[in-house]
Amino acid sequence: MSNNIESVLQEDRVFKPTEAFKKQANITEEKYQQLKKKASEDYEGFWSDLAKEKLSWSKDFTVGLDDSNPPFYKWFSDGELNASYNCIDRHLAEKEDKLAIIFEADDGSVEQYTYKDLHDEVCRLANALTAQGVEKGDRVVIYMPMIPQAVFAMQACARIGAIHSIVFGGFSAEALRDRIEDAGAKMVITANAGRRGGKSVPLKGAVDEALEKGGDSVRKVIVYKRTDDDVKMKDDRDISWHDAVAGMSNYHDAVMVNAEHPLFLLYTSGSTGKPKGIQHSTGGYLLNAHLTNEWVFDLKDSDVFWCTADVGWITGHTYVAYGPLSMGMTMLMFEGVPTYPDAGRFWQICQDHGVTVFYTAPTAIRALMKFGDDLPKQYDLSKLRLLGTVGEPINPEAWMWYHEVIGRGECPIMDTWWQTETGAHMIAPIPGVTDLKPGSCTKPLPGIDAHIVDEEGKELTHGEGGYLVIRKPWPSMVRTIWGDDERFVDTYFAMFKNKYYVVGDSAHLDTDGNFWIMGRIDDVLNVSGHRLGTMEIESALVSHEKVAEAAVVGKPHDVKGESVFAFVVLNQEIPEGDARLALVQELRNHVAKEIGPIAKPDDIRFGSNLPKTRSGKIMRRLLRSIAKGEEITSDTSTLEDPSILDQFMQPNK
Ligand code: 6R9
Repeated sequence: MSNNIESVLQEDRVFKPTEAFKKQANITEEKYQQLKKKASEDYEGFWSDLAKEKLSWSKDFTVGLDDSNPPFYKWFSDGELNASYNCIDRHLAEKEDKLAIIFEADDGSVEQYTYKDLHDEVCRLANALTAQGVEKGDRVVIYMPMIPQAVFAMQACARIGAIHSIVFGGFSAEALRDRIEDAGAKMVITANAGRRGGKSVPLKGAVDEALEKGGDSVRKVIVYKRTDDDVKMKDDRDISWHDAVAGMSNYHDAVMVNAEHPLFLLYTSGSTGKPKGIQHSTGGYLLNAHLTNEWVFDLKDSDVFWCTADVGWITGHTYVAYGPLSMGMTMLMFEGVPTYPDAGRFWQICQDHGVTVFYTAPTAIRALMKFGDDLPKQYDLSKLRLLGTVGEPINPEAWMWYHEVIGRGECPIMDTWWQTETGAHMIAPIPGVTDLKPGSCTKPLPGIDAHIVDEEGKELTHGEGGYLVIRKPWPSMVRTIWGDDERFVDTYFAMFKNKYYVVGDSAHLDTDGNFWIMGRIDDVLNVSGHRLGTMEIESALVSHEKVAEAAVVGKPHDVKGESVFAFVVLNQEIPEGDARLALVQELRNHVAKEIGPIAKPDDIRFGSNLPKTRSGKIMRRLLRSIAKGEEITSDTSTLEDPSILDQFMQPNK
């Protein structure tokens, strides 16, 4: 991460919106000033007016913000609506035949769904879920590949008021079980397998494994048949998607829920071992999902929007499953990987489907950049008009490549800072208004009250790095950690006694008021834009029979941003030669089994003890230096046993 910080500090290029873009922009300078003025003069009225204008309510709300019990804020809390109705039904009168979803499968085959098709699919499934005993407020875990049925499942849950909780298809049976149990899920919706890079990726087997040793709350498992792979079906528990929807009506009256009714849970990593079930509301979440697609992505009826994120992450919720549909737009979904059959796949898809707005992660940009400029140049990318990035700071080099090679030097780059907890973009450019600087996510959106403060909570001005915080509650903010209000308060609000929502990132401001995100300040790694708790990986390592103790740090990585680097103390002698290499492999696979392949350490080093201070604190700073291959120049005299550093510096061979 430090490379990023150094290079962003020197960055002074400015890219102004072009006249052509300004002319057609959803948000003009004038409109932007009006929004900002309204937000500063009448904060509650600002959000309430937008909620009335942008969303369809079955019962109007009379209260905007309820802040009677901070930090448990409520928005529009006497109003009623349904998220799926807002994403589908309200568009039907005018847009029945408009494409809602264009899907390109791993093998290149294409499916298209109009808003009417989407309606029918979602209604049939909603009726099936009800027939299988799912009721309003029940939790449904969705463990699916990146196929339209994943969105149908989310929308069907929303339609009946069930709370979905997606578990990324790359997570292991163990991780799946933890999440099922924490949520107390009544149903799991899965597929026999998915397809990625020409290979079949099994899913149903992991569900079976997860439910073998727990997950007792689960009554039914619905299995979508995506591939030809056969799977075992458990008689009284499993039902095929095909059978479940057979004979179901394509009519379903969406269940209207209170604006505060939880729309979904999404588990994310924090500084402690156990993932947190981030709970989002229906009304507030949908409002910011809708608005940011309109403001930041400038979406219009003529656009084809492609967000490459998997629905297993928050980005796939807000910018695949809900936001674009709430706006009645056409969005693209892709099942496969960026490098199959070759590294031109993204550009081929943009060309073939006339993608106009494209949103991906810096890690993908860096990976594709390595293949050179010739590959993207083979494709016609002239329809692209706006590009976005999310997940981690983007280094200026990658920003410039994205802008020049993919965006012909014309497409503005939206570097969007936000989190699972914030629900939608928070600090991001408005494309017809904001001057861009490569590496900066620029300024808070209208209504977002972001600041940088020091340890005492004093606001910092430009130059100094500090804690990124949000002062005023906003509609799409996390409502609580599922089942753990206390952890919610401790994690996000305790540090400054409820005065701010504490983000967990450090940042600094430049003289133009632009925000530069520096990285996580807690023990959370950002590997290819995915959040991984160091504690989670440490717990996974320690659960191996040969491991006594483990410490995990992040190491800067060209493509992934950070990679996982583990220091391990064994409860047996450190093996040598091939036996050591075999153990490294065994431990890496063990982490993949406990969490998922994304958490596999790239490097594992062994020592007879971890470097600790005399008071027993692991000196992670030293471990980070070793991971980076830096010479240790700092004083190590407070270490209990300085000689162990030498052990950890030895690569395995
Ligand atoms: C949306 C998402 C959130 C963390 C966040 C920060 C990092 C995300 C960023 C960024 C710099 C950006 N992050 N976007 N850092 N610039 N544009 O990624 O959610 O998975 O919860 O991760 O990702 O560290 O705190 P999530």
